[in-house]
Amino acid sequence: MIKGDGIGPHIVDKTLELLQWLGDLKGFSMEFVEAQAGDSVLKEVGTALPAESLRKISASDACLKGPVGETARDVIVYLRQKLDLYANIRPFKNYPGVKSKWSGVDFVIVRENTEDLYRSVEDVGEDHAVALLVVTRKGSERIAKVGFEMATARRRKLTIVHKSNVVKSYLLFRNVCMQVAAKYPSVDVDEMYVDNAAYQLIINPTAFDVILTPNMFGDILSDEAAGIVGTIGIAGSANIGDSFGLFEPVHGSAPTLNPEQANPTAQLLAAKMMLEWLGRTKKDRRLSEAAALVENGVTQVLAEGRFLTPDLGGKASCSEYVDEVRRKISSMA
Ligand code: GGG
Repeated sequence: MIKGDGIGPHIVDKTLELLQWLGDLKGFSMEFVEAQAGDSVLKEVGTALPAESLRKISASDACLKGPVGETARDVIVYLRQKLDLYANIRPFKNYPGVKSKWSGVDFVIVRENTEDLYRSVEDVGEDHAVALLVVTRKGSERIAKVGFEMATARRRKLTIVHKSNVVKSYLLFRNVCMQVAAKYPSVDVDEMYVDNAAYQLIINPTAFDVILTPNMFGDILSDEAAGIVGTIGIAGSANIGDSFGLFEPVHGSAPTLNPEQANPTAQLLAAKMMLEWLGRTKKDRRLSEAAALVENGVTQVLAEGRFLTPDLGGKASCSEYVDEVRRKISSMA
């Protein structure tokens, strides 16, 4: 795991305690290896992702990551490319107990994770700055498949979000997605320019099921989506490749927040996505069951409203919230 910066170490520690406890409960064990990365490591040793950390991550089954601060490009954007974690899966839904202008919102952003402007090929000078926008057939095809498979397992509605009327490179992304769409006739497909998608998300978010989009639009729409369901504090995410997964909250490191005031939900739901993925890839029912317990525990604590963190309108600390999740799971198991 990468504990990260700001509130990261605390919310990751609380999540690890819960995972360890879940392992005892369900009869599995996990070995946690810490890989240092982020702003504080950059300060200490001069690099945000030391080679030793990359070695530890590569030797693991999965990575649970906390938020990092200003070194996102050198840590998470780099890891996505280095480990070829091409699918960024970001679910957003209304949880009872979390205030939102909406109810019944339930959609997933499927974000291409290795290309676009986030390829980090840039030339920045005193008087000019140029960034390379990369779109390939291979990159678009594999993320489109992930999106259509997900739509097939959900409500069979997929929206391709791009901006090909202005940036012609996105026409390749759009066209390849449409070609993949032809192989999924049961999925209802539409397309939107990203500006219109940003607007439609605000006025009619329940109309969306799966949003399939290039890297940068996916990053930006994710924060908007989090606002629609009430707070970015409840948004977990997965970065998936063909044989490795890295799981993290969508939010940043909140460097000025007291870690005991932090909302650990997004980190817990990232861990839940990790357990789900490990359960599926290792064909281990205990892990899948543990994932369901985390989701149910969090859902109950949010709905009941007695142990909410301050951002959710409550007075509970991060530790009290996680303790309550554990009590809820105990009462279910
Ligand atoms: N605004 C939420 C936030 O700070 N997220 C962390 C971040 O920027 N990650 C980089 C990325 O997801 O591409």
